[in-house]
Amino acid sequence: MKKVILLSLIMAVAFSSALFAGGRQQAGPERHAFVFKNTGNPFGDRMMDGFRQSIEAQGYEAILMAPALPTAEAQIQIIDQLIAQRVTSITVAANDFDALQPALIRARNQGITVVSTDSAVNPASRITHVNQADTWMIGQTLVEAVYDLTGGSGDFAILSATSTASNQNAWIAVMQEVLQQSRFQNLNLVSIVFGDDLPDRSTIEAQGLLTSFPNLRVIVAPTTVGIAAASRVVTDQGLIGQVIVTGLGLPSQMAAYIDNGAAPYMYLWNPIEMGYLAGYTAVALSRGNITGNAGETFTAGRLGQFSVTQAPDGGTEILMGAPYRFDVTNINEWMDVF
Ligand code: RAM
Repeated sequence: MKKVILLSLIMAVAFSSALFAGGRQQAGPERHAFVFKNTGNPFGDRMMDGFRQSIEAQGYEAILMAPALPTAEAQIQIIDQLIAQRVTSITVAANDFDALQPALIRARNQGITVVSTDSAVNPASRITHVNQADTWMIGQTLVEAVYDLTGGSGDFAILSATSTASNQNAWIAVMQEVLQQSRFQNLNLVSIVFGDDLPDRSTIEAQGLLTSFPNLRVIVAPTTVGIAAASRVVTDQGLIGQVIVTGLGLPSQMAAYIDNGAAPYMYLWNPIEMGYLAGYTAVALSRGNITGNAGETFTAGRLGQFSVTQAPDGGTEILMGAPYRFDVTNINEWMDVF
């Protein structure tokens, strides 16, 4: 029997399900919660799906939530609700590195296991972080893409998510550091703009870049929402080939723009598997199978074995894998997967 409860909270959506076997509830009331940045993002929906799959596979109940807007304040309200509901764990894709700390410490003081994934909270707030790929590798990969797509010189801009998103900010910081290398001296980063992971705002920001920087060669968007918006703007304005888009994109949203050449290639990882790994991590920690210290290993269901390692921010993390490149040769295989 499968029960699906629809909760609503400050314009947030929540889906909850409990798994039973042979008419007997396997795991009682133990509930594991996932809080994404905001609703309306297909990437977040895929992560929630993977998290739900892993929690249910382990016989527990998943609570999936996200605020309407990607703000720390809205996530704090959700976290306080989850504390009141006495959930076993909270896994959060954070809208701010530091601002969630008081709420997450409140949760931890109540014995709730706190994990971040996708977009980290600071080490004091979390037990560990489930990271999509090495932060440095993502930033470096994006600079290499800009170098390749510009032919090594010219103006480019970054269209990011929110200005406080810790994952995007960490990748941008690496990009800025990598750009100092002499090989990249002819690349001009002319602007960093923030579309807040909202399609409309990202579209306005992409249009603004085209107006403000007539010599712009590349828009690099380290967010699935931003890259889709920028690709649509470039397509609609008949600028394919003149302004090239790249970054981190969801194949299902980007297949049309890879095909039409607006975004010849892009990178990402599997968001379903990321949510799934985060679910296994939260349960392993809450059961005491691991404590979140570097050097520990655990098995994440169908994904196999993972280890906890030292993170560059001073905490620990669990790395999923390297970013994967999508282009015309493989996009059709992936567009129906996520
Ligand atoms: C957006 C979100 C998410 C990020 C991806 C790449 O969907 O900002 O946090 O990981 O892009």
